[in-house]
This record gives sequence, C-alpha cells and structure tokens, in this order.
Amino acid sequence: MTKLKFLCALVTFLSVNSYAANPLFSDVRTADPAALVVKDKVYLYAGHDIAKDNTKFYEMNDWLVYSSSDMVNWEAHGPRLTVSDFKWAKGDAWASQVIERKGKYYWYVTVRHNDTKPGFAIGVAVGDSPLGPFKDALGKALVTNDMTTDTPNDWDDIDPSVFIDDDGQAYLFWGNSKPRYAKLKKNMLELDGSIQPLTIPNFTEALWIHKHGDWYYLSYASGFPEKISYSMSKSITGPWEHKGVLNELAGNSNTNHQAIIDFKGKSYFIYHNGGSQPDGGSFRRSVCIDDLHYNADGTIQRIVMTSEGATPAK
Ligand code: FUB
Repeated sequence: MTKLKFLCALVTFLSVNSYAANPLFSDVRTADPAALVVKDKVYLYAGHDIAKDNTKFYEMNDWLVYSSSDMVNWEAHGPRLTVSDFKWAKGDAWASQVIERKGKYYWYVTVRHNDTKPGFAIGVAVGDSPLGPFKDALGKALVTNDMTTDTPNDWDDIDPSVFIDDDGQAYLFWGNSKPRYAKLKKNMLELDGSIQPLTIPNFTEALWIHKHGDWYYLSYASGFPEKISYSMSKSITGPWEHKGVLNELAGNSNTNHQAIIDFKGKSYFIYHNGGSQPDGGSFRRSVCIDDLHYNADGTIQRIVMTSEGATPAK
C-alpha cells in the first residue's frame, strides 16, 4: 500500500469511527442537559455548575447553550439565559428544557422564587430562535410552591419537561418527590386545568417526556444517589407501565439527569456525571452522551456509559 493510500484509508477509518468523547466539555462544568432537534442541528441547553468544590451545594446562575450537527463536534454559544432575567427569582438556575411552537422557542426553567412566594418555581422565557435572545415571557412564575401542597419540601416544583402531542396539546411535567403534569394552553404560558399526579415508582426528580414510534416514555431519576428509570405508555396521560432501570449511578454524582432524543436516524442518551473530570463531583458535574438503543417491542436497552462517547450522527 502506498503512503497516500494508507493516509486515505486512515482518514476514512477515523471519520467513520470518530466519537464524541465524554465528557463533552472540559473547560466548564455542565449539568441537567436538555436537547432540542431543530432541522439538522441539535441544541443542547445545560445547567452550569460553578461551585469551587464538592463539599457544599450547587452554585448555578445561568444556563449554557451548545449546538451540533453530528453529536460529536459541538459549538459553544455561551450563557443565553440567567437567573437575573427573571426579576422575581433570587437564584438557583436548576434544570430546564426548551421547546418550539409556531416559530417561537419556549425555555422552561427551575429557579428559586424571591420571598414573596418562597420556594422553588418554574418560569418560562421566550425567544425567536433556538439561541434566543430570550426574555421572561410572563414577568412572573408559571408554577410556584404554593400551587402544590402535598409535600413538606419547598423544592418539589423543579425540573420541567415539556411535550407537544400529535394533536397539538402541550403538556408540562415536573416535580421532586411527587411527579406531576398539567396541560398547557396554546400560548404555552398558562396551565390549562388542574395539576395531575403521576403514578411511577421510586420517583426522585428529573422527569423527561418523549415519544418514539407510538410509545410515550417517561424517564426520571429514581432513588438517591440516583439511577435513571423509565415507564412506557400508549397514551401521554398513562397508565404508565414501569420498565425498570435505564441508567445506573452516574460516576461520583448523587444526581443523574437525562435527555433522550432521536437525531438523523439514531437515538441518544444525554446525562451528567461527576467523575469524568479530575475535580468533578456532585456539585461539579459534566454532561456526557452515549448511544441509546430501542428493542423491537419499544423497551430500551440499559445504557452503557462510556468514555469514548456517542457514535456520530450523519
Ligand atoms: O442541578 C440542580 C438539580 O440537581 C436539578 O434540578 C436536579 O434534577 C438535579 O440534577
């Protein structure tokens, strides 16, 4: 084989077999990933851990955005939303998710409300593109702690996940210790009807709702330290059939927060751990991606967390 032929073969091999090594980003600490597919790109919305060490608690003030056309090469777009964009909030930029409706992008976020409505709350920002600019859509919270009174915790209204069903009805799922959902009005800015409980076992937090084929999936963090479990249903309102653990404990992190997407014919599991950077831990986490595989009956194979990362989308 000539030198040139060898080089061509090597380039082909590398381009076919390239991987997005985990963690995705080594210059910052990222957590609570949410992903949105827009045409031929994936937008990744991540929480931003800035705690100096792992002994205290979360320090999170803004959310970072990245995009990719292949799940391997990621472009950083910096922080696109901060707690201070919500005048009624006083801290804690926890988990979030963005969804598109009629050309507008709605970014549902967890934040701590100021003392007028103490406790965690869910707000929503809106923008004209997946990168914003985003502004507080309501000037007040969409969900506040006083709207749910069935737990003693003030952190039970966190981790929003949104979904628009095939008939156009939008839903908001959220919760810590008690999982809940409610319909959203077409404007995406008001709950439509009462808040409903969900029946899924061993629930902690981190709900993610998605559909694949004709199955609806609810994945969530279970137990503590957290694993990711999931349930399936033929209807978005249940009943939910429990399918067990999807992802084991994420290295060196008490939490384990996932997003699941289909992109260019492949499926991906996006999550965080605390072990893939030297100074990582529960409050200094890193977003990772691995491949996700469905079985013919719609169940999902247990995730294999790797250092090599996901295989590319083409
Ligand atoms: O990042 C802060 C909180 O930790 C999130 O809201 C939870 O899902 C857990 O990951």
